[in-house]
Amino acid sequence: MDAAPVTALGSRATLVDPAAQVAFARDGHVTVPLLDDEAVDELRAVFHDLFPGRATGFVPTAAYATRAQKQATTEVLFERLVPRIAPLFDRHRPFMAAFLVKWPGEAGVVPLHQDDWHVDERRFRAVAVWIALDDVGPEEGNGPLEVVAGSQWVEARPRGTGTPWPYTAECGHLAEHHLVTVPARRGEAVVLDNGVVHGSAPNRTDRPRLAVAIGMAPEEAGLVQAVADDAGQVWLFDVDPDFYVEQDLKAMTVAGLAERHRCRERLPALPPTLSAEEHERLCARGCGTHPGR
Ligand SMILES: O=C(O)CCC(=O)C(=O)O
Repeated sequence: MDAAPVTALGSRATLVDPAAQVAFARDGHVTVPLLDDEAVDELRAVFHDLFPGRATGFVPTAAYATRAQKQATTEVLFERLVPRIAPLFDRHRPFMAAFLVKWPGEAGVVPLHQDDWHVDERRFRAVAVWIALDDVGPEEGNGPLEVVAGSQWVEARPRGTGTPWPYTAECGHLAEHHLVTVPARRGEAVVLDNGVVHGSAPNRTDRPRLAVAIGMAPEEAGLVQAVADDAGQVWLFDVDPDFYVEQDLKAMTVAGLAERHRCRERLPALPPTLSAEEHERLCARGCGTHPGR
């Protein structure tokens, strides 16, 4: 007889809807309807007001905007989106918000990666709610999300600034055999586990591709930022939602964070060890057979 589906990788559920929770726990992503056309148009107008210029490449505003722009973005996105998003989640709170713009051209590629730890993933799961403000898919050619389904099951090493990426040698293999494209219509939300390996192709149209991301974490989970030092250690700092507005996310050092944030723990930054075969075996754990859950 088949084992019962695994319903949570962390200590408890992320989503309220049981079927969505099973798919999310298994694959590391699930798509849900969220916004109507009017709400999408309003958010697009907010973006154009706050960010009138053009740019190139992939621009997540949490990393590239000024402090004032980040503050305004967080306020307006929390106000408009959290009332719609929160009921989908089992006791979660928002901690960051950003527009994600993929400008036309090859520079907009987002290489395969995992998001940083925002909670201690040995106990909890945090997510990015990625909301399409354009139809996004292979037919549109504007760089939809691509995901290695199940890869959030692979390991629980801390991820943050300067931590080693464990899949360097396997990237080609993963991309060739395991990458699935996740198309989304305007207003749909892809709930993406921070641990799932994902990326996106360049936008090969002549229009920017616009999305929004809201970070959600279990209410009881303290937020963390991981930063590796030069001595092979990863420092886990306690942070709060203001951190994502105040801090320059492109310039994080152990010394800089230690001035303002408590270090709750130091962990070894283990060297990459996973082969493609190990990765495949571990990915399959989410399919109902993992004995530990
Ligand atoms: O919006 C995209 O195309 C990719 C977003 C992403 O990977 C991220 O923000 O971590």
